[in-house]
Amino acid sequence: MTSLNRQITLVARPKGFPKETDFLLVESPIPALKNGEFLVKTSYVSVDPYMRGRMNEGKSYIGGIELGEVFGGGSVGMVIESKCQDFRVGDAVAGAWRWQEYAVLTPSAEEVNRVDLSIAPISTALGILGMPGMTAYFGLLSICNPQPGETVVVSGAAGAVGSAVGQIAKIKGCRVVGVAGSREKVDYVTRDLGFDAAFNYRDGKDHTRRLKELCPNGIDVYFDNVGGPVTDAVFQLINTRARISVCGQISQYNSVRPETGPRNLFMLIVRQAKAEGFLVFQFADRYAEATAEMARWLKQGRLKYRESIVEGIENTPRAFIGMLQGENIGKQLVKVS
Ligand code: NAP
Ligand code: FER
Repeated sequence: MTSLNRQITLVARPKGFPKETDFLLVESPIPALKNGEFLVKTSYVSVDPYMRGRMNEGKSYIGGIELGEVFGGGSVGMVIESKCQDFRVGDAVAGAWRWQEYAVLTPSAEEVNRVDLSIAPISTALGILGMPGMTAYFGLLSICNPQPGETVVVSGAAGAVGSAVGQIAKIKGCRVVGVAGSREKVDYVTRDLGFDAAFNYRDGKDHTRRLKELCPNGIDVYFDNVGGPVTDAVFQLINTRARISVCGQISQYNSVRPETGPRNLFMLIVRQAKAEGFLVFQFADRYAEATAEMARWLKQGRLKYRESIVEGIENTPRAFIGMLQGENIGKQLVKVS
């Protein structure tokens, strides 16, 4: 077995879009285990939009990362050595050990959980049955309470969160319209995932016109993953008592200065509508219940998922930047071993 660990560190804080040179691959020896510790070999690391916030100075998003520190967030892997009662060699685990090939952990280490491989492959703990799946489930059901027959619009529709949101809305009997950034993504959500309609917001046509065509009865629920011009257009078309789940604003994450401009909040007054932001972590005490229901839907074939996989820890920065540029369909992951 190798005794070297490869890790991706943050070495520069980007203005605007991140670059591969903001990150550096470093090698370091894997320390010997002390009592109570176990060694995990990483299977997959996650790249997520919120990580853009972790590149910034200060306490934005989940907590900043210092220059020189290992970068990243959630990862999954297998226990390959253990001096710990609670975690045995062969256990599959998920946790927040960031972008590295190996990690020495303790049971109290942040967010380490066992993964049940009898339900689904280990990668799903970072996607459909992990943080993005929980985000879709609670952000749609708890914030918006969608009813049968209502029209639900979801932006970022072909991504990890959006693809699950649209399918859950279909399970709840809604009419679902997706907004995504390519023809291929539009085809994916309508043909493979059963969305009723979708359009490509990058095709140069007027968003409000497209939405009006695809939502003849107006919009009752909007799950917002992106903000910006797509969201402006949706606001024009909301129905009385519409519910808007403000999940993400990825169109703004790489902005050098915040955009100005009317964002149509007046429509909330006119339509007596609600827009509510949320963080998935606020629902942590209900993850078990939601995971069980999502696993049931997976087994029944009512919920599908796709993963875009890049191989090799050294390619993680490229995968992260690619995801921010919309290269992924479904959940973007990096396969490490
Ligand atoms: P994802 O959708 O799988 O990947 C990001 C996608 O964003 C890209 O594929 C790209 O798709 C789209 N995008 C990039 N730039 C855009 C722009 N300027 N305008 C519109 N779309 C753009 O990522 P995810 O993990 O599922 O996250 C989706 C959203 O949910 C993000 O905003 C994220 O921050 C948010 N989120 C929030 C929480 C929470 O607790 N509130 C938790 C998880 C995620 P296109 O090709 O369609 O552009
Ligand atoms: C995300 C965008 C923002 C996200 C989290 C945040 C987990 C913010 C977190 C915080 O400030 O604590 O996609 O996903």
